[in-house]
Amino acid sequence: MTVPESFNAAEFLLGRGRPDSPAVVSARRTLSYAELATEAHRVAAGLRELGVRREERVMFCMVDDVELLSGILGTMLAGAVAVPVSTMVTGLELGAMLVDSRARVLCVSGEFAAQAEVALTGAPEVADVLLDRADPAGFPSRVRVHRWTEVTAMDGQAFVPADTAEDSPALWLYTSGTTGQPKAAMHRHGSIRAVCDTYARHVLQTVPQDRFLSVPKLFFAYGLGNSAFFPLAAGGTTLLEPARATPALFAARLRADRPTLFFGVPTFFAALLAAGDVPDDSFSSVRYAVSAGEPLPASLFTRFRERFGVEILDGIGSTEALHIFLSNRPGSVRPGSTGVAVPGYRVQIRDEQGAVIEESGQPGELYVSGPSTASGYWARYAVTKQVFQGEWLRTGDSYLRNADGTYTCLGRFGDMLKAGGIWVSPSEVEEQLLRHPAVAEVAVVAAPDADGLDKPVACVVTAPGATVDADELIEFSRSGLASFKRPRGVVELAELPKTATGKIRRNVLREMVRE
Ligand code: 3SK
Repeated sequence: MTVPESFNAAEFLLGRGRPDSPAVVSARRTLSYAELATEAHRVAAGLRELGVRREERVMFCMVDDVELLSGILGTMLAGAVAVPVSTMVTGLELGAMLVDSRARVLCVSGEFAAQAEVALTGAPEVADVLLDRADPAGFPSRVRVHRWTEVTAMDGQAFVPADTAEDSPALWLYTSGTTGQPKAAMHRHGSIRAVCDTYARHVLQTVPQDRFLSVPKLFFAYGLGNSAFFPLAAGGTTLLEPARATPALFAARLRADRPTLFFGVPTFFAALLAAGDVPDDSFSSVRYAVSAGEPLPASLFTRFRERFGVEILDGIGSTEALHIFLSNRPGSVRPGSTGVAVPGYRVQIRDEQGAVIEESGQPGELYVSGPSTASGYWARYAVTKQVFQGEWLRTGDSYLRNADGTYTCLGRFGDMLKAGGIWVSPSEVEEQLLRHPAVAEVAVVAAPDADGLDKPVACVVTAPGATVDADELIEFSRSGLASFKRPRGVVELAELPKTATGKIRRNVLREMVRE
């Protein structure tokens, strides 16, 4: 038997920058590569001291700051599995993920201590809690609670990283999609290097001078690549922001920290355009802005470039693929499309029977194959078999290939609707409605008409100070759409229901418009 070559993703990432160059900047601390490596080694030594063994899970419910970054890296150095989870979950939801993952250790920022206390009451396998910036009070007496500073006071110099290999487990990321129970996508050490060598290197063309600022947080696959893997693999600098993202806050960070790469989601780009207090030169230091999570409407791309002078590279990734695998390229963006496959990945469009659709213009489900797909979902046999099919990963997104070879997203596979027996892409209708000045956000879903036949209905959030007239909006949509695609009704909402990753919860909207 050949022995697999040693590889540890955290060692790889910590060894890429010059020891004295800045690796991470947060409001509280700036650490060089040498200092971040020291801190990550201390965390690793601390975890080993607590008895954490290889492949055991360490869960993180923490704000984006140096502690979360060094915690994830330290866990991987120790050969254990880092499980960063959303900080927006309730105590019960956190408890369910602790039980499902059978995590031994929970790391928590003070802000989330109350959720953690609730979570721990139902999670008997957690032995230790590492608490950052809060008093260890209120936790069940059976768990040992340690201050973060105690653990990082360990001597990490003598710590020897675990002898992991490319295929050793490194990272689990919980995903629930837009419906369903959270399940953990399991990623290898090798997948982390793969996303740096593919998307970051070939699309973003990252260099050591790059400074990365991301709206999505480290607990999302998207944010983890943007704010941890890509900056460190490039020997660049990550700019971490613990607070909830607002346009005003990010405008201030853009001015103060001069990022060269900026990562957001369509809703945030729309909010930046809508906010009155974001100066037009805010993006003067930015080489490229990146959008993922949901398709970026062409009108948003154009308005953003006109106002801020920056191209947004729209791409699509998934928690299961770890990062972006289909993307527009700098200098050859086709607005309204998701571009072409990232080098290292292949994509296919398949029909409902799983047969590959070769013809352009025909909608089907997007499949992807590449070096960073997860090895499956933890303890979910049936859904693993459905989603991971040999080397191919089913994305659940409905797509078509354009004649020029680029790909366009039509929505989630199950979100496509039929009107008069013909498929209608919600994204196409939304794109047209977003051109109306009174529309800030919109989602189109199917609702039965008086005859029980599905018809498109637009759920609209109006721009600040604007009002919409339903008939006028429907008439407006006819100018750019085939008549059968026009919405037959308009529902005004204060906000659209969204998942933690900012995806619209269309199942909730479908229920609402049916009532
Ligand atoms: O939703 C996406 O497009 C995405 C992109 C990168 C990484 C993870 C995800 C879910």
